[in-house]
Order: sequence, then structure tokens, then C-alpha cells
Amino acid sequence: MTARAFRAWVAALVLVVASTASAAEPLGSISGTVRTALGATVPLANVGPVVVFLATPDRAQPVAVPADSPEISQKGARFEPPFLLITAGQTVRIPNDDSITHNAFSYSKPNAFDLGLYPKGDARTITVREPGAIRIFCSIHKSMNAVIFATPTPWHALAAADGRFRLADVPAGHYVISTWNERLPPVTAAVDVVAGEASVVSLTIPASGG
Ligand SMILES: [Cu+2]
Repeated sequence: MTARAFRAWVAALVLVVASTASAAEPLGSISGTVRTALGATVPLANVGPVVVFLATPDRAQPVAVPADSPEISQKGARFEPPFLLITAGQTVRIPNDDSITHNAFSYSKPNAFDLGLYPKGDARTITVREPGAIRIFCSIHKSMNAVIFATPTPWHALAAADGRFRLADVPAGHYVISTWNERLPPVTAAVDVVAGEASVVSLTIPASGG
């Protein structure tokens, strides 16, 4: 390669790298632990799923909603899985994989719905417009229940049994990080995500409501 060709090659390479960098948002991550006010990590097996999620109070760009449609199956007169974590805007498919007719409905505002009765092999869908918890039941079988929790952004995770969590590929910026659990009060904190860095957050859930 001549010196001139080499300089042209380097210039082309720099252009490619620069355009790649500007095409994607700079990303960072958040890792941390959820604890109770008593100092112990959350006993996940005892309280059910503990969700950790981000809201973006000052984000100019709209947040992309994942394109996939997760499922809650009706099988053996149960909803399976009984808990589903999604992003607001996603569609959830509820197939009847059982041998008997079922229903699925929720009174949880603002995402209330009623899919009516439908037989084996049929599947109906709900599109969850707003963040929040959606408690789902079957009008025929009182013991059937499930919960969907929809977060305002796709940056969410379930805390592990030891309370640890990690939120990866988060665009740099200012966020509010929150927890949600069916029984425990929520806790929120402000957090900054810096490109290429892992922010560390410790969240302590108050002992009782508020
Ligand atoms: Cu049923």
C-alpha cells in the first residue's frame, strides 16, 4: 500500500467509526441491590416478584417499545406464567391451551379489559397502554389469577433472591429508578446513567407503607 493509499484508508476508517458512534445512543448500565429497611436483602421467595424499573422524566426522544408479544397461557385451569413483566405499549397474547373454556378480565384501571369466553385453541390479545399492575382473573374459575406489571420504559428487571439487579444498555441520561412489589411499598431514587459506565444504586424499601 502506498503512503497516499494508506492515508485514504485511514480517513475512510475514521469516517466509518464516527458514523457508527453517532448512529447509536451512548449506553451505560445500572446495577445494585434492593433491601428492606430492616437491613436484610428482600426475601424474594416470600414476597413475590420485586421489579426494578426506570422512568425518564426529562428524555426528549420517545422510548422504543419491544416488538415481541409475550404470552400468558390458560392451562390446567391456571394462568401460566402467573407473573409477567412487560413494557407499556406491548401486546400480550392469552391463548387457551386448556381442554375447557376460559375467560380473562381485569378491573385494574386504566388497563381494565374483558376478553369474554373462549374455547380451547383460541387466543385473544390485550395491548397494555399504560404503566402499572394489571390483576387478571377468569370469570368461570375463581382460583385463576395472574399479574402483569407494565413499566414506562423497557429498562426493567426482576431483583434476584439476594436483592441484586442489573439494567443494561441504558442510554446516558437522568432517570428515576423505582421498585414495585404486590405487597411492599415502592421506593424511588434519582439516578444518572453515564456512557460506558456502571452506576451503582442501593434501594431500601421502607418497613411499612409510605
Ligand atoms: Cu377459567
